[in-house]
Amino acid sequence: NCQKTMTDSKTSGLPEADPSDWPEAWLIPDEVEDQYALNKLEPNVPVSVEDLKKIGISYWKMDAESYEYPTKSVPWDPKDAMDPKLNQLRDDRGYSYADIITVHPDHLPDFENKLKAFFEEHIHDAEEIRYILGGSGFFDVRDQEDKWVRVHIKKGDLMTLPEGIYHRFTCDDKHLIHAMRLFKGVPVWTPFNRPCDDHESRKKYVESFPPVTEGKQLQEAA
Ligand code: KMT
Repeated sequence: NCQKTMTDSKTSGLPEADPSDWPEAWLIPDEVEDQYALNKLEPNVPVSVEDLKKIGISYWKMDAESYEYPTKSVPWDPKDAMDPKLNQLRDDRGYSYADIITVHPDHLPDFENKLKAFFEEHIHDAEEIRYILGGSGFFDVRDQEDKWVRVHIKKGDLMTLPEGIYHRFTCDDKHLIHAMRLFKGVPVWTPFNRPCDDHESRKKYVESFPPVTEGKQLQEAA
């Protein structure tokens, strides 16, 4: 019965997108010269939806065409949402706060420094929820082998990163992303830059999504 309850709670609410609708993801090198470029390995190493789920990422495909949102609204009341899918996610997951920002040199004061901060590897002590209303960008997340996975998000994508996952963000070469940032409760955007392995949120993450070393995988495959 416990199993049934767990299954029910996992499958309740708005179902996540079909794998074919998820954003494209691939491995990138540890060091990149141009953060705005795709930085695919040669040959490209795609990362599957299954692997993204294994590190705690969730994803919903939204209808960003049919509803209008301001370029900037800090805050933006999620109760004002007209989109029934957004309403359902808000209610299912308890998103009580939102704001809307546009990351672009003309719309974000101190663009250069903000982007620098976004691109420092960090964690948060809460889930990170981003609904992309326009434009595109890259979320880089660490996989279970501590390799960088680059996720290309664009208009209509609603993605969540679990509390404690090491990640960073950058615009792509279009330098424009319009996004809704959702939050449960009073928003805290504080980044804790790596290394912060002793942070409670990091410890909690590592417990839920234990690291897999390459050696161990090879052993298991043998
Ligand atoms: C973040 O947390 O890095 C951001 O909010 C970046 C802009 S939203 C895609």
